[in-house]
Amino acid sequence: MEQFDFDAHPHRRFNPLKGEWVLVSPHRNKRPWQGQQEKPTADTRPAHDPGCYLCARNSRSSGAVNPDYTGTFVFDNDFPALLTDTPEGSSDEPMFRMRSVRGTARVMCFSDRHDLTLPELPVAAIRTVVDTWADQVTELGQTWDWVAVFENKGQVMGCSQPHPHGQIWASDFIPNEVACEDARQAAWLSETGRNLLVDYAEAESAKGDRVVVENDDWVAAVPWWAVWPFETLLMPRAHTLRLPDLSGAQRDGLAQVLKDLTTAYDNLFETEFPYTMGWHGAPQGDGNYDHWQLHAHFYPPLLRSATVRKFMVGYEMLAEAQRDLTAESAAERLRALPKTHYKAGG
Ligand code: H2U
Ligand code: ZN
Repeated sequence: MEQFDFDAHPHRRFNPLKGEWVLVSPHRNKRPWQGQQEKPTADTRPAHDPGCYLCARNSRSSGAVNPDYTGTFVFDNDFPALLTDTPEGSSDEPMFRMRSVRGTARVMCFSDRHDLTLPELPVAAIRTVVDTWADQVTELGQTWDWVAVFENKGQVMGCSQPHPHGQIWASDFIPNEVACEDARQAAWLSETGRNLLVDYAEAESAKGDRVVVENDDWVAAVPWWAVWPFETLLMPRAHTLRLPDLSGAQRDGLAQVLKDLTTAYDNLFETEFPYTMGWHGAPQGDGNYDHWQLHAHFYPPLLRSATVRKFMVGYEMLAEAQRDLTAESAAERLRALPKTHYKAGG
């Protein structure tokens, strides 16, 4: 009888962080492709754009004027999804439950340079981004239960501003994804006595076939259970609850890993690779969060070229996520790319 082969036979893989399965269909990689293939036109931007809402010295849509900043710049979102002073409101009608919520939202420019995305910034400038992320979590974590630090990159991800930036949303509730990971990590610790992602980072580093970049303090791998074609999970090796807990050495290592990982992404299709990325750290407060491990998810939509993206439709919306390319092949492709950014002549 034929032996099962991960590279040839359909199977499901389990995501212990979410408690969900993903269908993997590696045999479909052989099907013909007649869709779009072309490269998009090169996107050139000036270092400072007088029409940009996020550049230094410019006016935003609210009329507020940005300072003459260098490095990172954080401002209150002029159109926040959460308000600090929402009145109390709730309903426990079983089919119509609701709770009013409070929170705040900020925008964080990664640097004064309108034209440089994360992989194109020097490592020292990325370190400043890391420090600003950590400082925002420290500050907002004093008031709010959870702080979301994320970046939507590229128009296909709904990013509305070309100036490289991320967002910070803080809330008086724990959002779904975080609540799910909280429960799963807690259950893992109580059932096994081990920290799920501390062990997972070590296991991926030891196996190596899904690792994209790693150093003394960090491991970035296409997770075993990846859903998006080139999805990665970035984890510190040491048990760390939140961004502000990172040591100076861990932050330097993170800046380098972020540069290398996002450079690999850009080099894959020689484009400013779109994605949604964000940090998941332990909720704020005095509770026991030993079961938590800080990590970042990168969810890029591209599949086959700078313009051909994966759509989560059909079976995926109605039944469960599915992928053709295996996590191992995706990691191998990302690892094999030149280490220098394509725009720098790599
Ligand atoms: P996105 O690119 O991910 O859409 O984020 C940009 C954010 O910047 C968006 O939330 C805010 C938008 O509300 N923004 C301002 O606060 N002021 C502006 O003048 C432009 C955009
Ligand atoms: Zn700008």
